[in-house]
Amino acid sequence: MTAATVALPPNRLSRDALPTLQAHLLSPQWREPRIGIVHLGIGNFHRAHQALYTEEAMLAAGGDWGICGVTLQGNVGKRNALMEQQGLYSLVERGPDGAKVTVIRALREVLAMPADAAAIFARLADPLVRIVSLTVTEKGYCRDAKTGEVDLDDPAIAHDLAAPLAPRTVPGILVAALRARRDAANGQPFTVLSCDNLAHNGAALRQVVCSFARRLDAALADWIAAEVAFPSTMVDRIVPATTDAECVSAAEQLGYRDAVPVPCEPFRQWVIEDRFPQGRPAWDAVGAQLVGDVMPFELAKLRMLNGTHSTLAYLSMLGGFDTIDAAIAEPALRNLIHAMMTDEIAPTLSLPASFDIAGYRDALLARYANPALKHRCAQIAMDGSQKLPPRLLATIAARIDAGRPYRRLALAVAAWMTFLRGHADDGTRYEINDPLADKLKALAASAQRDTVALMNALLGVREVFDAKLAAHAAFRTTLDDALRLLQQQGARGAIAAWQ
Ligand code: CS2
Repeated sequence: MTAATVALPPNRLSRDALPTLQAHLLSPQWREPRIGIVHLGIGNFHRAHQALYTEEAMLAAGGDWGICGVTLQGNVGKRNALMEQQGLYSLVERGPDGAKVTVIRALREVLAMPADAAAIFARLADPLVRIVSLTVTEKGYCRDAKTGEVDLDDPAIAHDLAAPLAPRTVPGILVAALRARRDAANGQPFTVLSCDNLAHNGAALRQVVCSFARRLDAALADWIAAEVAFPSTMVDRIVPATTDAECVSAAEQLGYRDAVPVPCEPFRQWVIEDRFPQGRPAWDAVGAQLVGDVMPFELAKLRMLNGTHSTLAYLSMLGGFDTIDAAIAEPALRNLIHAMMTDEIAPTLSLPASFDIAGYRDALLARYANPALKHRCAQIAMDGSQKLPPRLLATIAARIDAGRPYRRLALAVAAWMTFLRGHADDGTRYEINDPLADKLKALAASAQRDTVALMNALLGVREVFDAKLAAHAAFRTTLDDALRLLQQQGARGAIAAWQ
């Protein structure tokens, strides 16, 4: 069923339609807020998570926290689709008991780089904008994996250093905007709020931004370091990509066409370091947790959820499971994930005594089993070169330091390496979507069927594997055993054998 084959309602979702959509609104009361937040990376995750919390916060406690969303990929199609609906879209929460459709109003404006650069920087210069938040994924930080500083080898960074007033990258845009704020009459910065899956995401972004600024103007870098808050957060909600079927379903539920509905699970969580010198929405009034230290929550989520998500994704791409719920329904694979979380990941976490890690694990397994979401493994398998270090390799390093086993984690790394050959066990080919795709595919191809050559080639990719881990003899031995098992028995055989 696609939007092209089903008769959709003639009218598009619009603010004029809202009086007829009361059943799909968080509240009938609503004052159109002025824009107080610019969000970089207006993808499905932001629209299912921060935008929802922010609308709820404004309903609970008021405030001008309307959102200006910015797409950085030059995606004017996404901008046009949302602006044709005056920023409105439907959020479709899909659980085992059915779907709940909510029309979200917090998004007031959508702009696209570079087409709307002038409007974007005018918005960033507006003193009413007190928060710039981001969901740009790991690769959007332009970060040198070894140093944590800005990646000077990135051509886009080189462009922005050469043309700092016409930036295209996140560091370049943030530094140009903060420079303008420093030089303006009131000299007030905005708070920079990372909402990406990185450990210490606020501090990581601060290091990238300050190192970029320092290449241009040491005084500006010092001002940013001293005056700009970069709180860390942990964000959690499983949000698949939008499909045609989702558009049809949203239209049937609303009676209006929505070109950009967002599917998501019912679960959501947001843990935020409470450091907002310029103020913030009342997120704590609507379920977000404002804390002093996000780290314990960040690591639990990165390692327990994202680490097993990536494990499921790569074993599934090889073994032929299309979605996460189909993969976790495979008993041997579910057992492997359960044991990985229990025996290899959870022991690396330093959690408050009140944190029920077994309950967290069981809740994750139930979320993965949600049959209504159809979260595609191929979506999660993207960008592995950026995702593996924080999700799996840091956990392996912690296990090595503790002198504890990590064979299931090693199988996940071996599955990623095997995945880079570009075909499933049955020969089905798939695309490798990754910032390093060309390099990784060439290395995998050069190794042909030689698993030792494959391991040596990929362990040499310093953007992914640091030299210490790559040289660790026991890790190499375990990895090679897993690679050979995957090659000899396929993913399904390896899962059964590697319990
Ligand atoms: C997923 C995440 O696509 C992926 O890499 O692991 O987007 C995951 O769904 C979210 O982090 C869940 O909060």
